Amino acid sequence: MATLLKRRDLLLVAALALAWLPGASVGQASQTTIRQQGIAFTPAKARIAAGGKVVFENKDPFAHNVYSPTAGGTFDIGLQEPGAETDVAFARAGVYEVRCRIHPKMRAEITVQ
Ligand SMILES: [Cu+2]
Repeated sequence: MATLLKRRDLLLVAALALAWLPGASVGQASQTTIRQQGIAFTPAKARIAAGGKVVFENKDPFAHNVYSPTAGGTFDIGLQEPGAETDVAFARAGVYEVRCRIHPKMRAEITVQ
């Protein structure tokens, strides 16, 4: 009896693994991280899949902001405190300019495919 249950469990695990694997490759590389460090976005250019997200990490000891003025993809996370991480999702393909309202020199570009 115990052996039968184990076999059933193994079959279930195998079936779940097979069902999960194709989906795993679809969502691949749909997330990346951009740090704000030394009053700069690093990396300054990033690429993700449509529906993916960028995690903005403030590594500086002072506040930043992250926003995009790009038509069709505008967002503004407001004031981001030191050490904070903020996710921004990008639903549509396009090239999005990213800036900081506190430090106008800070620029980044996100390509969503
Ligand atoms: Cu800033």
